[in-house]
Amino acid sequence: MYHGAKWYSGTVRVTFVALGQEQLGISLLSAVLRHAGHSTSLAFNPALFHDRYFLDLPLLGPLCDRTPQMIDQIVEAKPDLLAFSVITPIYTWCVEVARAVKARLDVPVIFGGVHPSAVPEVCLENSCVDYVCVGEGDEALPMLCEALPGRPRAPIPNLWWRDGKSIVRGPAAPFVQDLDALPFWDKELWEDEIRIADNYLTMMSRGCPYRCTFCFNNFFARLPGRSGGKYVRQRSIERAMEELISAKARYGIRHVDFEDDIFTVDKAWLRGFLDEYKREIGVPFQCLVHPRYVDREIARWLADAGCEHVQMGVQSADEEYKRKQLLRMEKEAHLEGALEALADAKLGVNLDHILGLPGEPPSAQERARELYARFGPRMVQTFWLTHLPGIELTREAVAAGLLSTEEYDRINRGGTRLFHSREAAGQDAQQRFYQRYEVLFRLMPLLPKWARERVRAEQVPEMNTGTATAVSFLLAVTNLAARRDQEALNYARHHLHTLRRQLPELLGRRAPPLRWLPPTGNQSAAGRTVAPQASAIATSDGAM
Ligand code: B12
Ligand code: SF4
Repeated sequence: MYHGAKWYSGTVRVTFVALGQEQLGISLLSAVLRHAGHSTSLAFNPALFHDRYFLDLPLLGPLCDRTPQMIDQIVEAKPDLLAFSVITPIYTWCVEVARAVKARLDVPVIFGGVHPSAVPEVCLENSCVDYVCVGEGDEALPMLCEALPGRPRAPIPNLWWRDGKSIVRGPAAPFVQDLDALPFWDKELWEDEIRIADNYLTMMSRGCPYRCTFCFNNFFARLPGRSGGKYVRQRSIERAMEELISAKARYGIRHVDFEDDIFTVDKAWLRGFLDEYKREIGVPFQCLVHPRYVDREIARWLADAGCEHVQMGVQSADEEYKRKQLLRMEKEAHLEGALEALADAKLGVNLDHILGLPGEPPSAQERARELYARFGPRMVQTFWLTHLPGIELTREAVAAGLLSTEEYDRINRGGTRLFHSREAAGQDAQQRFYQRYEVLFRLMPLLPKWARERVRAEQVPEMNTGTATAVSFLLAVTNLAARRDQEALNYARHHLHTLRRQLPELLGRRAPPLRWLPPTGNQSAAGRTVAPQASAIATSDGAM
């Protein structure tokens, strides 16, 4: 259970380090710390044109990188604790920053998030990493702050640290059950960096009922010692609306991005929430859904409440392969039913599709082509298979000899190349096969139905990898532009906003000092009495 602020006393100054965009883990932990009586600041590298997300432009990326300035800011700020929220794509950068800061400042460093939770020992191999949080950090981080300065005298739940040659492993804390007891995201931390009103990032739940072998839920939900509570947890409608209403008043939000793994996972909750959302907030939104959690009613409610489009994973169109290899249990009928329901509600859908899955029959691409031709998604987002730490898909690839132990080590150390690299797709012929489908899938949403139904992979000209990548990218951009896609517009606005802010630094001016945010006390959250309305949904390992 989260116990609010009552354990803690004394102010610790914690600097969070972030790259690219808002990280909700940081937004939450900053709120938890300020609520517990500590001060926080943000050291941010927007990493324009190389955000390990969408863009990686070799000339502009290094020009806009502000890692050195950010390190200076941290050293000058002299925090009591330096905290990183680490996902695999940014792990090596986080280590680089921690090392550079520690060379100039004696400050304890903590890594938390998905990557350290998957490979805590690997993170602790770095002498610049003092603490690692395995699993959720809502209690571990304030408890560590309470123990500072110096090493904690007793183990802290979910926290690991080095003690000479051995590792102290704090006991596992169960997943936080009452999400309502947590404070709201600390958006104030990002106010200077992000145009919050353009796209308000939020989540109404934690967890997913599934354990797809390529997803972090595959290992995170099964972290040892966490049994005894629900993994899928939902905030109450009352508390969710309280957050959104105050965000609307403070920022005038124009668009909301619900990043829940499956926004529609609890149908009764959804019905009640969308009614309130439409009445009180009424701005367009987007969310993630799953083929088994969309029916005609859900699609209609979403559209009626202002949903702009949804994102849904297809990943592979081979039902048996999906069930056996990916632990994705949806049947073709679920997928088609969901697509039909969304089409009838006139809701656009972006579909995620993985290329290069090991052992997937080639016919799966043809099946996917037929499906996409029939339903005309607004976008097919192709991702090349990426091996990430901790997940079954990676371990199975090692067992099957598809990855060497050296490659496995490299992946665990953040050396994995991400979605737009084709490294996992096998030899040339296989790569060319997938490349043709990538170009085709990116092209299809631009075509009218009659043309979509006629076009075939064999008609896509043979291209080398560089050309195919460029063509796929251009097709995606054309599609975004043709649709005046809100996310893409916001992405462009974010670049302009940040470039303007960064200009003095680019011209050689010193970076401004970090901005410290004071403790909030009890005003923002758990201090209030919380009605026990949060519903929770039983978790079953990939069960259907
Ligand atoms: C929102 C989101 C995004 C957003 C925002 C990205 C961001 N940087 O946050 C967008 C759409 C931009 C995005 C992009 C990408 N994402 Co993303 N994304 C998510 C998503 C859906 C939610 C993350 C979140 O905010 N969770 C809510 C917070 C509260 O949870 P949390 O971060 O886990 O934090 C808790 C604990 O982990 C821990 N903790 C976290 N940080 C810290 C720090 C400290 C000090 C401590 C003590 C504890 C701690 O405590 C927190 C509270 O309990 C997750 C899936 C998920 N459900 O988590 C994927 C996920 C994080 N994304 C992932 C990936 C791979 C990507 C992309 C590479 C995809 C791509 N290129 O297309 C990019 C990379 C972007 C980047 N450079 O950061 C993977 C990461 C896997 C991995 N091993 O690293 C995830 C896990 C999904 C997956 N495939 O499994 N993503
Ligand atoms: S359904 Fe989506 S979020 Fe859930 S485990 Fe599978 S890929 Fe991850």
